[in-house]
Order: sequence, then structure tokens, then C-alpha cells
Amino acid sequence: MRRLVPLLAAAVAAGCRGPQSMLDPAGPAAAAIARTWWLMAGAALAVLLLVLGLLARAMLRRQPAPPMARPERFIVLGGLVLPTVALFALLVYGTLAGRTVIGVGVDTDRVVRVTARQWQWQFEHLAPDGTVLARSLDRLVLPQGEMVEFQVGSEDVIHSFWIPRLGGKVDAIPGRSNRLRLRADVAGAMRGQCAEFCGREHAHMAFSVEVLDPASFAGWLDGRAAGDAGSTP
Ligand SMILES: [Cu+2]
Repeated sequence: MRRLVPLLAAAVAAGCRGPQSMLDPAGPAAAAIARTWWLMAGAALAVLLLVLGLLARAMLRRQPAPPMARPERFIVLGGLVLPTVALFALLVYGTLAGRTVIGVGVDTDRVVRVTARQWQWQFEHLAPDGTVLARSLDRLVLPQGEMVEFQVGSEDVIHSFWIPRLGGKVDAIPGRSNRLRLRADVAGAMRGQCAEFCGREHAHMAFSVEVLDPASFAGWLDGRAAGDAGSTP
């Protein structure tokens, strides 16, 4: 048992990592989502343990319980007050966390236009005047530590842009440009995925994300701008 517990804990923790794990956040938006997830999981576990404890107490009781003086109080407290307070607290916490997840009001360092189509992702780094500095397909290259505004749209059906280690999803809708601001604080490779069923190849509509340190990113962007901005990766 002494060996089993650390082994089990290691196995469970290993399941939380990986290039597409929302429980392994690499930026502020994903960190806010992971915090909310752990809070909800902890609260749900506490309620489950409470209910199981009460159930065990009732089942193990040898004598029949004496009748309650005011049984309706049990219903009002457990059935109305407890869920109302718990859900309201969660609503307030989730709404406040939502501002961090979308990046409301934060300053951005650069803009990337994301265009989804069946079944491919196109990424374009834009200059302040809107010209395309670099274009890539199914491969997103980002600078470490910079807040990036993604302008997400679609050419055909509704898709959903999602990089679990960086933040939440945003729908890619034809005729619209949805905004999402994300920052990658950790250099390295991760994975993004279309999160809205969009047809036969939906499950394969993934893309790689490469987060480079600022100097390497500047080199990559210069190489792209030098003449092959229109080419694929
Ligand atoms: Cu899709």
C-alpha cells in the first residue's frame, strides 16, 4: 500500500500532462480555466463525500433513527439553500475568470488572423497596417511571452479554434471575426484542435503550435517576410 499510493498518484498526474492537456497550462487564460476546473472538481468531490458519509451513517445505524422534529428544514437547507449558494458562488467566480479567458481589456503585442476551412487551418501574422507578414498552414508559430490577438473566421462551415494548453475555445464562423487573446509563457511544442464537428475529416483537423523564444521568433518572421510569406509551412 505504501508503494501503491505514490505509484497511483504518479500515474494520475502523468495523465494530466501532454501537448494537448488543459490541465498543463502554458499561459494565463489556460491557467484560469485549470483553476476553475480544479475548484469545481474539489467542490464536487466534497459534496460526493458528504453524501456518501450520510448514506454510510444511515446504512450502518443499528437502531431506527428517531423522527426529526422539523424534517422540512433538511429539505430547505440541503435542497434549496446549499445548491443556490454553491451555484451562485460558482457563477460569480466563473464570470470573473471568463474575462481572463477571453483577454478583455489587455494590451496586445501582435495580431494573427486565423482562417478555418474544411479541413485546414491557415494562420497569418499581420503587420499593424494589416499586411500579411507570414502565412502558414496547420502550423502556428508564436513568440514566447507576447499577448497575441487571434482574429478567427471561417470560409465554409462553423469550426472552433482551440489550443488547450493556452486557453479556451472560440468559434470560427463564416462572415464573422471572433477575437481571442492568448499568451504562451512556455517555449516548446503543443497541439491545437478543431473543437466543433465540421464534417468527415473533423477529427483530423488539428494543427501544431510552436512557441519560440523572442529572438528565434524574430528570425522565423524575418525568414518568412524575406519572400515566402505566401507559401505553406
Ligand atoms: Cu473544423
